[in-house]
Amino acid sequence: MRTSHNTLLPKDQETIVALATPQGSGAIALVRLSGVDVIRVVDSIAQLSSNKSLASVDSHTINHGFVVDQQRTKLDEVLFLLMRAPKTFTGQDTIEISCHNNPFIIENIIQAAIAAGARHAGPGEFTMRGFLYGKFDLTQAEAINEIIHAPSEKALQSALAQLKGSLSQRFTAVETSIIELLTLCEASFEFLEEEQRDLNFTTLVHEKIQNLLAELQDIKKHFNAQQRIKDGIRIALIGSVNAGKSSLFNALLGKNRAIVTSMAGTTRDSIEANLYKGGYFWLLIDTAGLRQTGDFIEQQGIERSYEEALKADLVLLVIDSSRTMTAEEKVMYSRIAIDHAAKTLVVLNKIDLPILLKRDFPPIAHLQAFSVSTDQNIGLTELEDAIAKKIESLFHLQQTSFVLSHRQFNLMGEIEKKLLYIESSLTSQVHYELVAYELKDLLEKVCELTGKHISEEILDTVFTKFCIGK
Ligand SMILES: Nc1nc2c(ncn2[C@@H]2O[C@H](COP(=O)(O)OP(=O)(O)OP(=O)(O)O)[C@@H](O)[C@H]2O)c(=O)[nH]1
Ligand SMILES: [Mg+2]
Repeated sequence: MRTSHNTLLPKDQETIVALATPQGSGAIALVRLSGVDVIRVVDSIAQLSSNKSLASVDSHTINHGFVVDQQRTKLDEVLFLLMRAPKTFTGQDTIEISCHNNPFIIENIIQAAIAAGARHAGPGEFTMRGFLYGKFDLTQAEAINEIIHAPSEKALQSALAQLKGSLSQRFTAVETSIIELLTLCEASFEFLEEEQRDLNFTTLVHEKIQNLLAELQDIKKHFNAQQRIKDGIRIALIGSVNAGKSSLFNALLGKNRAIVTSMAGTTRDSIEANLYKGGYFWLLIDTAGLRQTGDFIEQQGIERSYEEALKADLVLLVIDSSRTMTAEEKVMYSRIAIDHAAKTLVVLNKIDLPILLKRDFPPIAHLQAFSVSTDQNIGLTELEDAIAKKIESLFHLQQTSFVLSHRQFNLMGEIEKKLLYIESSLTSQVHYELVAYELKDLLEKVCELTGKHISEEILDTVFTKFCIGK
C-alpha cells in the first residue's frame, strides 16, 4: 500500500475525490478530483488511448482512455477532462472523469484514486476551495447551494442572479460606508479643531448611520418574501361552516385531500398541501369554518383559522352564495375584510344553486370577488388566474436578485444593533477612540457577510450544508 502524499500537504491542497453526479440511473456519472497534486495522482490510475500522460496534455482537453487499478487492470473506459489552475471551479488543478454510471464502477474508480493518494471530499469541499482560492465570495458560494436546492423557478432565478454577485455588491457598499465612517472618525480625531469636530462629526455620522440602517432594512425586508418563495406562498381558505372551503381546497389541488360532508363543522383543524403554479409554490391551507360554537375543540380550530388568516399571504374568503348572510357572519367577514383587505379575495361558491346572497355591506362589497361552483367546476380557472395574478402583484416587487441565508440575516441584525449602539454613544462628548473601536468591530461583522474575514468554524457550518461532490 502506497503512503498517501496527502499527509504532506495542507488540508485544502490535498487531492479530494467524489462523485459529482447524483446516484441512480443514467448513462454517465462524473467523478471529480481536485488538488495541487491531482494530475500526478490520476496519472497513476490512467491509461490514455494516446499513450500520453495527463501531465503532458493541454489544459481543458478531453482525453479518452481507461481507469486502471494498481495491478493495471482496466476498471472502466472513460473520458478524462483535464483542467489546470487557475481556470477551474476550485482554483486548483481539477480532473473530471466521465465513466459509466454503475455504482460498482464508480466505487472502484474512487477506491483506485484513494489508493493512489486521494481522499474522500467532505460536503461542499470543492466549493470551499473555490472560495478559499478567491474564485467567488461567500455569498456567491452560498448561492451555488441555493441553485442546487432551489425548489421553484422563482427561487432559482434569485439564486442565479446572486451567483453573479448582486448581493456581494450591496454588502460591499455597506462595507465601504463603514470604512468612510471610520476614516471620518479618525480624521476628526487627528485634524479638526475641538468645537468644530464634535458638531460636524456627530451630524455626519448620524446621517451615515441612518443611510446604512435604511440600506440594511431594504436588503432585509426581502428576506421574508424570499422564504415564502422558497417554502410556499401561504393561501388560507377562510369562511363560514359549510361554505365549501374543503371542496375548493380539493378542487385547487386536483385531489380529494380534505374531507367534505354536508355537515357543518366538518373540518376541525387546519390542513396544508403544496401545489406548484406559475413558478411559485402555493401552500394551500384549509381551515375550520367560522361560527359561534360551544364545542371547545371546534372553537380552538376557529381561533386557528383567524391565526391562519393573519399568517397568510393571501386569504380566500369563501362564502356560500346560495343563502343569505347571518348577522354573525357579517361580523366575522367584516373582521377578515377589514384586517386583511389588501390580501383577500372573496369566493362566492355554489353558484350552481339559486343565488340568495346579498353582498352589499361595505367591507365585503369593496373586495374583489369571484363566482364559482366547486361542484360543477364553474369559474375555477378564472379564480386560479386571479390568485396567480395577486401573488405576482404581492411578490414581484419584493422579488430581488439575491437570496439571504439565515446566517446573513442574523448577522445583519447584529450589525443594525451595533450601528444603533454607536449612534447612541454620540452624545455631546464624543469619545473618538471608542467610536473607532466599535466601527472596527462592526467592519469585521460586515466582512463576515461576504466571508472576507471569517472564522473556520463559520466556514465549516456554511459548507457542510452542501452535498458531497460540490
Ligand atoms: N351545490 C353545491 N354544493 C357544494 C359546492 N361546494 C361544496 N358544496 C357542498 O357543501 C357542503 C359543504 O362542503 P365542504 O367543502 O365540506 O364545506 P366547508 O366549508 O369545508 O365546511 P366545514 O369544514 O364544515 O367548515 C358539502 O355537502 C359539499 O358537497 C358547490 O359549488 N355547489
Ligand atoms: Mg371543511
